[in-house]
Amino acid sequence: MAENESNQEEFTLQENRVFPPPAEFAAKAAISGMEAYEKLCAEAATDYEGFWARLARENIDWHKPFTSTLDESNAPFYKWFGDGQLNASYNCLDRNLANGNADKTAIIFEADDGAATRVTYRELHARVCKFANALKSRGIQKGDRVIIYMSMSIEGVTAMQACARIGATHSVVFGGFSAKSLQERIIDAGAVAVITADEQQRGGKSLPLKAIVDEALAMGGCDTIRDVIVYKRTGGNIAFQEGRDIWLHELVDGQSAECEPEWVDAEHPLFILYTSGSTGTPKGVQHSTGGFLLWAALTMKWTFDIKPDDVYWCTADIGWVTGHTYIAYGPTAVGATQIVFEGVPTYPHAGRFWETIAKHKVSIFYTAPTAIRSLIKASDVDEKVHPKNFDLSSLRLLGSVGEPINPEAWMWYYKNVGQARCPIVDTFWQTETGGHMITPLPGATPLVPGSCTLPLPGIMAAIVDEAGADVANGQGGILVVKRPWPSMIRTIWNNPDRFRTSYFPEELGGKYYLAGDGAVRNKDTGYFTITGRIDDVLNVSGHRMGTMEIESALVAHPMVAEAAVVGKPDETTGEAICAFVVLKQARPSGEDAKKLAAELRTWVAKEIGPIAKPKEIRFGDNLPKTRSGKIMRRLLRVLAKGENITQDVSTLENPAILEQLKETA
Ligand code: 6R9
Repeated sequence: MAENESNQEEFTLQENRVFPPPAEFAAKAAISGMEAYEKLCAEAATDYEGFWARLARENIDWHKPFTSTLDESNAPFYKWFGDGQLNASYNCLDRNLANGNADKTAIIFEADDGAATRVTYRELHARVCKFANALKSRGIQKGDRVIIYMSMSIEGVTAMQACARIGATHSVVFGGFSAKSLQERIIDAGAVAVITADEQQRGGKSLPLKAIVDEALAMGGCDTIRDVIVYKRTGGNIAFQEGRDIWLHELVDGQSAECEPEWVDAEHPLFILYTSGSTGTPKGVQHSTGGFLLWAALTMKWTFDIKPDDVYWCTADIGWVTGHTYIAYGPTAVGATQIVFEGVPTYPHAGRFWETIAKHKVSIFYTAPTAIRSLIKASDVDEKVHPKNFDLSSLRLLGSVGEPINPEAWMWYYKNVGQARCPIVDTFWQTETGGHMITPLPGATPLVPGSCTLPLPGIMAAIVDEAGADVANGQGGILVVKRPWPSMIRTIWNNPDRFRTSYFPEELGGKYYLAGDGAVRNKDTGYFTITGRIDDVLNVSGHRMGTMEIESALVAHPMVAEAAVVGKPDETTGEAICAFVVLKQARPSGEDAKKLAAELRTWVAKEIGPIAKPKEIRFGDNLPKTRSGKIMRRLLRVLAKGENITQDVSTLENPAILEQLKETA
């Protein structure tokens, strides 16, 4: 406690401190020193296509070499390495059998209860091949979409790789999403199969997965689904539908451990991953095989400086993009040993991360600011779970992803976890970008707490105004990427128009990729700081959610007439969801309001998933609206923060409503 308090003062003083890369680290790094970084940037600036072609040849094994690097003829539907052919699973597995990594541990599975299981690259290859053959035995083939609704497991990673092996496009749905969210994704993707588990094991509890799949399929509209393949994780009691449901172990039993990879074109969709936008239903972000895999492998080398002896641990879930690029594909593509963690950071105690790092001698650790902040709190309350009680001497590099990391959390992470000797890579990127975009290079970039520093070589990130013109350093603006890059989103599944209008808006000239974040560059260093989303997308504990989605879920409740959702700053989760609700009946108060608020929270959890539950619900007779009927969200944001409204409210039709909306149910 005392330590934390004294740190607090230092933090404010140190905000502008710079942490150069440790000399020893830099000496061995893949990109060593800023000159090496600048050299790569210059190479990209001089010969953009040549730069990417060279990297694609060096980092990927092509079945058929490409001759065309970038095809811009149908922009913004860019094609990379278009006439090349490859297989992602071949690059992640077979390549490691051939290059001496066969008996190297690929995955250390750390189960919720602390049991550890190891698989080598040879074993993983055999498991993926058997799984792939099993999928083929059910008639699943190249181009089919397969939904994966599983928790963290070797089988989850195997399922993704097995799809890649046969050219099926996977769409992983996070295990915390509701039956309704799952159903929507199954329908949109037109999937032929769902791969799931009986239950998931998290924080000492068994939670349903298969039962939710049953519920989703029973909602109707999922007629394309032929098979539900079930991995037995807990052995819990589940229903089985004859003819549709099959146990994974029965299906893989007797399958050959060899499966010739299906060679696909570089642009073949490796996966679709649904993510929230500012309007409408979640978007199916479609990624390619060649460009995506190139960037996954390359950023493992550049950003994580991965070395043969590293034990790498990314704590993300395979349900999010971080679990795709930096668990399922990146680490295997470079032959790394990685931890796949089933559990939660606070079970059986809030020192679980540090204990696990010590147990497996983790050297590279990649997590989210929200986890760090909650563990800071936990170790303030209970000193036993403070990192200082664990042997973290194996660590050499730390990473952060998912949301801005505040300088206080950065400093705590740096001092207490990294023991002031490990660089921190604050990696800014998105589901749509496929991999890291703006991040320090640990052996080159001097670090500044709270800044993701500089774009990776070849990434033409810039800050512009609303007309697409460059803004000067020191001035805030809109973050864009001016040139296409290999791992970028290819389209929105089923909705190319939405792809074009969401990411390449005409207002910016139709050529710049619009990230949806605001940013500012430091006057002296040019370093980027992300200032947060500029659209109606919230970031709660690093999870992306559209305000519209939550509003639609609320309005679907029979008692709700109208709802508006805004984000409110939160110490632990970054942002918290605050919902303003108008009922069809009179505005409730006291106990009634509390009861109804609880009911609405449960309702939203059912509609979308527990991660979308509003933290606060406020009831009003109406919402603040302009005379033309537009909800004034900027006022709601002020109210959510608990601040007084000082802005101009002259366009507000019903100022009296503001008073009501100050109260939380
Ligand atoms: C990888 C991932 C993307 C949004 C993005 C931004 C925020 C992610 C960040 C960050 C500041 C970082 N974000 N990393 N903001 N600093 N290092 O998180 O993808 O779930 O699609 O979220 O997350 O707002 O636009 P995704």
